[in-house]
Amino acid sequence: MANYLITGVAGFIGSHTADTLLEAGYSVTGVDNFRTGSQQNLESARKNPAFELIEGDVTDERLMSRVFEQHKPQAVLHLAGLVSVPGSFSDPALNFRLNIHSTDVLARLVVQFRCPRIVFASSAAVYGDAQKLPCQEGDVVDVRSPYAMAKLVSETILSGYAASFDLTAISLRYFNVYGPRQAPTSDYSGVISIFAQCFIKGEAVTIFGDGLQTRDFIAVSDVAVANMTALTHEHMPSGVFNVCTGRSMPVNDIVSIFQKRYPDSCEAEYVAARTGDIRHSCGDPAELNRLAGFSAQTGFESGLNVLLNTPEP
Ligand code: UD2
Repeated sequence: MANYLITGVAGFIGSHTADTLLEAGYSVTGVDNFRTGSQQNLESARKNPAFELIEGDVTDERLMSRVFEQHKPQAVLHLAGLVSVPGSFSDPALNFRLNIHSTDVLARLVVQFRCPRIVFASSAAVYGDAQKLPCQEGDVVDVRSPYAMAKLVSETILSGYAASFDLTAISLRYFNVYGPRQAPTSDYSGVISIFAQCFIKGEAVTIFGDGLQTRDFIAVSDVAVANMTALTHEHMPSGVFNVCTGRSMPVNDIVSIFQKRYPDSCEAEYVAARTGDIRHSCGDPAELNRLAGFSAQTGFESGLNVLLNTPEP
C-alpha cells in the first residue's frame, strides 16, 4: 500500500485530503504542529489504522528526516504554512519561515531520501489583480502580499529542484476553497464559512464594497481529489496547475443563495471595500484536466448543502 506524507494534515484542506486518500485505500502519514490545525479535523482519519499522525514542525529537519526514513513516502503533499494573507503583512518573518523555508527543507529531504514527487499548496494569490480572465498558468504574475510572494518563491524553489534532481514537483494554485472544517472565525476565514455562520445564527452578513467582486469557488472535496490526483497520477509532469472550477460568482449572488435558504434572515450590510481586495478572480482549469483528467465535480449549491449539513465537530 503506497504511503503519502501530508504536512499540515490537521488543517482544513489537509484533513480532507487525508480522508480522501485513506478512503481510496492508501496509507497516510500526517505531520502537524497544531498551530492552526485541529485534532477535531482528524476525527475520521484517526479511526483508520492506515493513518499515522506525527506532531511536530516541518522545519524541524531532524524530525522530518526520521519521518522520511521510517515512512518512505511515495510522494509528499506540502500544505503546512501560514494561511493568512493579513498575517503575512503583520509577521513577514513568520511568513518566510512557514511559507518559504519549510518548502526548501522539504525539497532537500525529498531529494536526500529519493522520494520521487512533491506536491505543493500554492495559491491564486500569485495572479494578483489579473489583467485577463480566466487566469492561465503561463500568465504574468502580480505579487501583492508577502503571502503571494512566498507562494511564488516556493514554486520557484520546487521547479529549481525538479530541474536539478530526479524529482517531480507540482505546484497547485488553489482558488477560493470552501467547505466543512474551514474555521469561520479567524482572519483567514473564507467568505462562505463566515456567511454560513451568520445565516445560521440569524446575524447580518457584511459585504465589503459593492458585492460585485467575483471569485472562483471550489469545494474542498474537489480540492482533495485534485491533491490525490497530483500525488498518484502516473504521468504527472512537474509544473504549476490551477485548481479551480473555471466559473466565478459575485459575492452578492452568494448572499442571494443564502437568503433563499434562510428567508427570515437580516438584510446584508454594505461597508467599504477591503484594502487590497482583488476585483475579479477566475481560473482556467484546462491544464490539470488535460494532463491528469481532473475536473471539479461539485456544483455550488451542492457544495453549500454539504457545508450546511455537516455538523460542527
Ligand atoms: C483568497 C484566499 C487567500 C488568498 C487570496 C488571493 C480564501 C479564504 N482566501 O482571498 O488565502 O489566496 O484569495 O487573492 O480563500 N467578503 C465579504 N464579506 C466577508 C468576507 C469576505 O464581502 O465577511 C468578500 C471579500 O472582500 C472578498 C470576497 O468576499 O472580496 C472573498 O473573500 P475571502 O476572504 O473569502 O477570499 P479572498 O479572495 O479575499
